[in-house]
Amino acid sequence: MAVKPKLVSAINDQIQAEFQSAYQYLAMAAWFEENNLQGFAHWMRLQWQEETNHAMKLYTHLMARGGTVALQAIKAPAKSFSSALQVFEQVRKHELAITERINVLYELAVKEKDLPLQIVLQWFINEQVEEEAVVEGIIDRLKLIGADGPSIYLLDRQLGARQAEGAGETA
Ligand code: OFO
Repeated sequence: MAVKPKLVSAINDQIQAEFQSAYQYLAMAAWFEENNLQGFAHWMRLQWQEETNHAMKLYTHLMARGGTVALQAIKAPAKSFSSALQVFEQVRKHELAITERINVLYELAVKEKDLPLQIVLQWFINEQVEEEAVVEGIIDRLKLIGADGPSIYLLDRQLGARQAEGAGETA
């Protein structure tokens, strides 16, 4: 079943949003690295990778269904921040906006009776629940820690232990 033009355009918009997320998280990784928080930087680099994977998941879906991938411009991301907490508050705001976009896209897929796209988007809906929960947890810890240097370094070490999605899984 070919994808309807309205959906092709909406999927392309979402591909842009995922690459935009990736770019934003890479800028955050650079900020953390410049501020000697290598663990936070590692966490953000993995986030950049995950967002790129999200974009590619939609790209692959569109290609498989005979749709045209039309890559769009990516804006320069925010690059200066005042604290780790401010970075993660921006991540939360960004992810909530992405969740909203995914929900709207899903509603459109339902309206257009596009079942394959609905199935792909169900994966995204679950992923957003997980991303929001993880980011919320980090924000809670950063609030608890405040300006306590040793605790920030401890969290930095913990975030530095994050593994790439699928790492450690057996085939
Ligand atoms: Fe693609 O999940 Fe975040 O933005």
